[in-house]
Amino acid sequence: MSETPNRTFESRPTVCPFCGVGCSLEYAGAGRATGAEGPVNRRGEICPKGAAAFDVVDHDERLTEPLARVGGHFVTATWEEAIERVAEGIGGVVEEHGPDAVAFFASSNCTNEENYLFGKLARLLGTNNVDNCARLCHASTVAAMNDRLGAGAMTNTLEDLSETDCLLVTGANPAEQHPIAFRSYLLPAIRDGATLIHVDPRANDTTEAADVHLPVRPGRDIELLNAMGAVLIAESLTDEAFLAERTTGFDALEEQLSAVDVDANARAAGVDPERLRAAARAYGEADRAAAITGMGMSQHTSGTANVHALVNLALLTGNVGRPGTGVNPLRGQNNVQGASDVGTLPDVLPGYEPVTDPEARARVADEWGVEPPAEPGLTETAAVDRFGEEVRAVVVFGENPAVTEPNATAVRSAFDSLEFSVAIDIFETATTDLVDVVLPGSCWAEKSGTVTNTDRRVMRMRPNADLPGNARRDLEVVAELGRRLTGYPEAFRYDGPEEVFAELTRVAPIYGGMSYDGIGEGYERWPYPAGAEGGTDVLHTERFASGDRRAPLVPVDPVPPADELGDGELVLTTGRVIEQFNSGALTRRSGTLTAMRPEDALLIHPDDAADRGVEDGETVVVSNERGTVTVEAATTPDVRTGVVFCTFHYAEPLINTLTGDELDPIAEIPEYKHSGVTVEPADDR
Ligand SMILES: Nc1nc2c(c(=O)[nH]1)N[C@H]1C(S)=C(S)[C@@H](COP(=O)(O)OP(=O)(O)OC[C@H]3O[C@@H](n4cnc5c(=O)[nH]c(N)nc54)[C@H](O)[C@@H]3O)O[C@H]1N2
Ligand SMILES: Nc1nc2c(c(=O)[nH]1)N[C@H]1C(S)=C(S)[C@@H](COP(=O)(O)OP(=O)(O)OC[C@H]3O[C@@H](n4cnc5c(=O)[nH]c(N)nc54)[C@H](O)[C@@H]3O)O[C@H]1N2
Ligand code: SF4
Ligand SMILES: [Mo]
Repeated sequence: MSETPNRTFESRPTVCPFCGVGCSLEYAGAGRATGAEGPVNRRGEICPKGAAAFDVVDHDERLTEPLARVGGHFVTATWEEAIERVAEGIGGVVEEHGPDAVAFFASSNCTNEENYLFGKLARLLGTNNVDNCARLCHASTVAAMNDRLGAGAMTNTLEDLSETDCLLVTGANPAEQHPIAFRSYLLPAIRDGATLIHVDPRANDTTEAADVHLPVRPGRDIELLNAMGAVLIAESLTDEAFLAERTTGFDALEEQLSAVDVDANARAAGVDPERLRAAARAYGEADRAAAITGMGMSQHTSGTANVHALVNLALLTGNVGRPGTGVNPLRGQNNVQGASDVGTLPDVLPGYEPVTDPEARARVADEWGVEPPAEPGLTETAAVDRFGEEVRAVVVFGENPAVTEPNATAVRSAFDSLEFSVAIDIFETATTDLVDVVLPGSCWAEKSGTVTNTDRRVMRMRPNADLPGNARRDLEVVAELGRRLTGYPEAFRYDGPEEVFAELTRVAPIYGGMSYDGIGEGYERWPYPAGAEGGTDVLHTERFASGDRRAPLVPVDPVPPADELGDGELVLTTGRVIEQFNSGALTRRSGTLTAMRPEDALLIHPDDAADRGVEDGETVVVSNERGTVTVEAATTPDVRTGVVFCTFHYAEPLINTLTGDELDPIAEIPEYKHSGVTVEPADDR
């Protein structure tokens, strides 16, 4: 145990608050974290983000008192006053417009117990308008995989991926975004001879380990994947036995792909046809080939279609249902998988049971004493679009939509049009600036509970610090809102997170039978307890999770990006760097240009820069019809011509000012990875 002037810390193994890999770490003294040997990081290895995880814990900008807006300014309030304001604000909207006028944004940064209770709060208030930022992230991946295979999660485990012979990594940069998964599971396979194919318009740390790099034009992944499929069929690299026993619909797909002109598709996708052929051969000839898919695939208006095209390749080659294969979305935050598992989604109850299924609702009602509403609710993106109209109030829990949702200017005015809004956060953010009441919650190091990592492992978090000032544990805040906002105060009385988890395991079939004792310092993997000890490792082995022995193959046609390019415009695509995390709220670097490293600037190819008279390091103005952003430019051949890349980690410069709010029609995920922009030197203006 150690002391700082205000806070008490102690070392207990918990889960890293950043990415979905789920490394274990604990307090090491002097404000630092150290890796703890855990189920994922078995040698206690952690990345630079994990090592800096305590930076936020006793940061002097932590929220320590509730804030309530009075005459346009925040004043400190007591908890009683703040909760009363929330009860009046939400209560007034419900009375006048009904419960569906309230939207709930859950937190992928928070525990299963907190999110489960948050979903219960929305539903006992009478609405299914609850969603989490999986909507902005892998919603399209989940939609496509669920549709085809019956489960939207990683088909395989990190462990068995280290046995693969070929990795097709597309629209993902695991070397920076999932560093321990990359170093401890994927790199060993590559060192053992597995071929790495990297599909990304920008060469980055992952590309350095690649055998084949396909610098796809943003938004052209379907052309590229269909061309690979055409090569597989033309060169008989498909798995005949698997196609016969485990799939339907081969004839239609064969007909479509046989007509694909590989060279023309490669040109449309902006890649070399021979390199594309080499990639298809490596994938098709491998004994075990695994696909890894990320935001470059999912964050398009074609996001769901992109993943359908990828699933086709896996099924054509029999690369599903065996170790070292599959289709594997690497999940974002430390609990984005769990937030969805426990039902903070507008169309499903805990455990992905549809809200439209009367039996599922009845099972939930047995536990809750109240039946959840039967109509699917609004997604987060659809809700923001309807702020001020159908939606009059919002409860934002551990999310920062003012920075992370697309078309930021529209998001800001959408918040202004609400009658009431409340945020539960640990810092003042661009979003808390827009709400009426801010409730100070607890950060990762101050809570107990469970989180579910990218390969479906439920692990326990343990407190390493006490709470700052008058901040409260998130679980207690959500429970208090449940008691005050719904007509069912008894449904929100718990002894602590373990009791909430026990209820969750009775409500969500995929978590059935799990317990804190069973998890201990290890994990329990869903679906549980089916299959191997500790849960099911590889999915879809004998049957698909859909219950069927066969999965359908479906022809996928290219979908043009919604944001068409104007004259002289470049394609802006966005993404991440290793040192920063999402909206920057947990990585707390001041949002000034000087704090950015070169990779954090607008990356532009030297030819595109020269055409526009832009010098390396110069300040440029990036604009389109949605707005203007001023940022430093860095010239580099790592980004392909016609494309510029920038991170979205800062409230200033706010890159999402430029992204469009067109949505994928099925998953309602925004098109973060393809916006038309002009770029010019700031001096020219
Ligand atoms: N250090 C760090 N780690 C993180 C995060 C973080 O902010 N910082 N965030 C976490 C979260 S929430 C998530 S969801 C994951 C995301 O992890 P990734 O999916 O790896 O995230 P991105 O960097 O957004 O996108 C990946 C790559 O897609 C490429 N790309 C852009 N457009 C296209 C395209 O049209 N097609 C293809 N094929 N590729 C394209 C980009 O150049 C980028 O390198 O990371 C998690 N881990
Ligand atoms: N242009 C562009 N935009 C994007 C993306 C992109 O690639 N490009 N990626 C999208 C993706 S994949 C994602 S996941 C979203 C992320 O979008 P967000 O979820 O909005 O981003 P975060 O920074 O993770 O927000 C976390 C918020 O929760 C707070 N918080 C953290 N921990 C806790 C806690 O324990 N308790 C409480 N109460 N609060 C907490 C933080 O202070 C912060 O305000 O961004 C999306 N936006
Ligand atoms: S790889 Fe992810 S979970 Fe592991 S230490 Fe780094 S940020 Fe944390
Ligand atoms: Mo994400």
